[in-house]
Amino acid sequence: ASSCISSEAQEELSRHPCYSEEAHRFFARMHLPVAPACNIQCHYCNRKFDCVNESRPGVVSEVLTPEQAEHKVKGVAAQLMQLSVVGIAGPGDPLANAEKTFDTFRRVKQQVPDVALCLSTNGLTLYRHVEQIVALGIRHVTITINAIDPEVGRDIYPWIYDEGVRYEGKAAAELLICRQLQGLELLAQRGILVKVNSILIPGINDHHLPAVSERIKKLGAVLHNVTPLIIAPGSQYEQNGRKAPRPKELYQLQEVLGRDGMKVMRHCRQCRADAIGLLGQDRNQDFTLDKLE
Ligand code: CLF
Ligand code: SF4
Repeated sequence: ASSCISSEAQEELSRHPCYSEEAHRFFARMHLPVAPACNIQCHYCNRKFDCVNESRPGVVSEVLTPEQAEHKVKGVAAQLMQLSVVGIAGPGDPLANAEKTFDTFRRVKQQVPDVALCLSTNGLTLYRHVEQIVALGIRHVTITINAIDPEVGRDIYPWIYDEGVRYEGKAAAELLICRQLQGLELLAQRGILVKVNSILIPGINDHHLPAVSERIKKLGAVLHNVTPLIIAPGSQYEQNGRKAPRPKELYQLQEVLGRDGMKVMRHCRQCRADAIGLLGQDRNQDFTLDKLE
């Protein structure tokens, strides 16, 4: 697939610490936790903590207002020379908090125009925000897609909520999956660099993820990041006694996906929604609001 990417896009990929394994040694990312609400429920999540799709369960990020986020990004950009990406990844779903999320991106763009903007979402309402994403120059979007078959999805998502309607069971999974794939296709058509995150859930989607990989590749995703399930304390999966995969299972699956021609991310560090620094590093405590005054 990489042969279909323009040289300009290759350049953008090479400066993003998640999209490029090389880049993650030199370039830092900063997350702005401005998005507390979520519009779906995942069985591995407990809403008291951060969104597990792009983060670690069991940690709580202090939510910032767009004004505070603007202040913070200014301070961090002045001190952290390796900063190349500012992302919004939670603590809930950024697009379930669309106004705050886009207001924040607008402010970041004004304050530090040379950083790349990065958005991570469950994808439910993505199709409604394509124009805004393009207009703001957001070039990197991650969608968490754990299944493309509603029969698999129904064991991952007990419900979703969209435009005042609550969907449950198979109907919930059906609508979510449809929206995720539609959003992926629309963004890819506009030249946005879409990465897909999938959570490896043994006994639920382990045998299904090669099918996910094949489908997202066809729809134009440039990268597939499979991360091991980490079960949030108090989540449904914890109550069901579900287990995280062994490292070997993850490694073997990544091998299989890579063999089928998809570019696979292997250096994800499952960051917090407020992480700052190189991947695997979290310097959030060096940049608390009081220290930036
Ligand atoms: Fe953040 Fe995600 Fe953008 Fe990266 S993280 S919003 S794409 S800038 Fe990266 Fe962290 Fe893994 Fe995410 S290592 S959890 S993949
Ligand atoms: Fe939790 Fe994120 Fe799933 Fe929402 S999308 S239920 S915040 S893991």
